This record gives sequence, structure tokens and C-alpha cells, in this order.
Amino acid sequence: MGKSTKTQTIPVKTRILSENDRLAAENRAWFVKQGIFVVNLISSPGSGKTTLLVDTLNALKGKQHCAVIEGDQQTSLDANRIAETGFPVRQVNTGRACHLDASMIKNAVSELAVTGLDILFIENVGNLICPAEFDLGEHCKVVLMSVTEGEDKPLKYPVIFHLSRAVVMTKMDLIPHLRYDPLLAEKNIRKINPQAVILRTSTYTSDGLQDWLDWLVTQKSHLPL
Ligand SMILES: Nc1nc2c(ncn2[C@@H]2O[C@H](COP(=O)(O)OP(=O)(O)OP(=O)(O)O)[C@@H](O)[C@H]2O)c(=O)[nH]1
Ligand SMILES: [Mg+2]
Repeated sequence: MGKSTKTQTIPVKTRILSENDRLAAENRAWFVKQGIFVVNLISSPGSGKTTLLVDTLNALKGKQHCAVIEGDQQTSLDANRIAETGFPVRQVNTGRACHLDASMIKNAVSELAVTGLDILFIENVGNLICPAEFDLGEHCKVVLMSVTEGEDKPLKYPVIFHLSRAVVMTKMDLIPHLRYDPLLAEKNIRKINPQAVILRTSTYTSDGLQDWLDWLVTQKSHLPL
């Protein structure tokens, strides 16, 4: 009984992922055609995704046309915070699911005003594991890593650190209160992804925000990617 359940589960998972990949490829082709740069933000719950997004959007006002898709299991709390910036936002509630998938993005995009859009930010559900498995059709993944999580996260959750083009270290203002070694954290990131751009930021002091904005705009200017 246990054996037959196992042999049935693997093909189902493969089918789900391959169907997701097909939809993600459709999304990506459409984004490229429209010239929209799409960034998928991934981190543990509470690492600072929404706070960084709010500051990013406020800084990009009048310079880039942006929109946001917010992923959470429940509530519209994050979408409400984004809406205060004045940029268009759609909240996707995933219920029991621990990640966004390509079909959710396709549906959310159809409800957004995307004409003339430069950058679409996707805030994934707070989770370092499941979102790494699901391509959304984005141009790049960015993983956030707050200093309160410890230096070892890249080693323990290597898939998302390997797949991300940039790693944003957040809450750097808290360093004086912690036993956290940013150099060790960077060394661990490098072990998993030697090419990743590593940015040290704090939304409380705005340190590193300009580097993050410059990186985003440079990536956007390299479209199609
Ligand atoms: N000290 C400090 N706290 C921060 C910083 N950025 C965010 N926070 C705090 O971290 C908490 C969580 O921030 P959010 O931006 O909601 O985190 P999130 O990753 O969007 O959380 P989920 O969407 O629930 O996964 C809030 O209390 C923020 O004020 C920072 O740079 N420094
Ligand atoms: Mg959030």
C-alpha cells in the first residue's frame, strides 16, 4: 500500500511542475514582448520584503511605472501597505499553498493595468523553500535575508540562494544588537552562488537603498534577459 502511494506521487508532482513551467514560459514570453521587467522577491516570513518594496516604490515614483503582485496565505495587509504608495497592486491569497505559481501570476496580471509598465514586483509567500520550486515567468529571483535569521541560511536553504540573481541582506541597523557576522553570511552565500550580487540594506536608516535601486534599474535596462 505504502509502496504504490509513493510510486503514484512522483509523477503527479512532475506533472504539476511541468504544467507550471509551461505557463511560466508563456508569462515570460508575454513580459518580454511588453518590455516589463519582472522581479520575484522571496524570503522567510518577516524578513522585510514589503517594507523594502514600499521604500523602493516611493523612490521610483515619477521615474518608473511599477506594479505589484502580493502573495500571502491570507489577508490583504501587504497589498494595503503597497496601495498607499499609489502604485497598482493585486493581492493573491494562496490559502493552504506555501508559494505562488505561474497560473496565479497569469490571473493577477490580467487584472492589473499593465500598459506602459516598466517593472512588475512579485512578493512571494514568506517561505525559503517552496517558492524556489515554482517558476513564475519572472526575469529574476531576489532573495532577502535578514540579519536576525543567522548567517547559515544559504547553506541550509541552498536552492533559493543558488537560483537568485541578488541577495539583499536586510535590517543591517540591528547588527550592533546581534551576534551576527555579515562577512560569514557573505562567505556562505558565495559557497552556494559565487555570481550573486550581495546588497546590505536597512530600510530604517536607508543604507544600501540607492545601491538596490541602481541594481534594479540596471537590470531593467538589460532587457530582454
Ligand atoms: N530593524 C529593522 N526592521 C525592519 C527593517 N525592514 C523591515 N523591518 C521590520 O520587520 C518586520 C517585518 O517586515 P515586513 O516588510 O512586513 O516583512 P515581510 O518579509 O514582508 O513579511 P511577510 O510578508 O509576512 O513574509 C516589520 O516589523 C518591519 O518594520 C529594517 O531595515 N530594520
Ligand atoms: Mg510582506
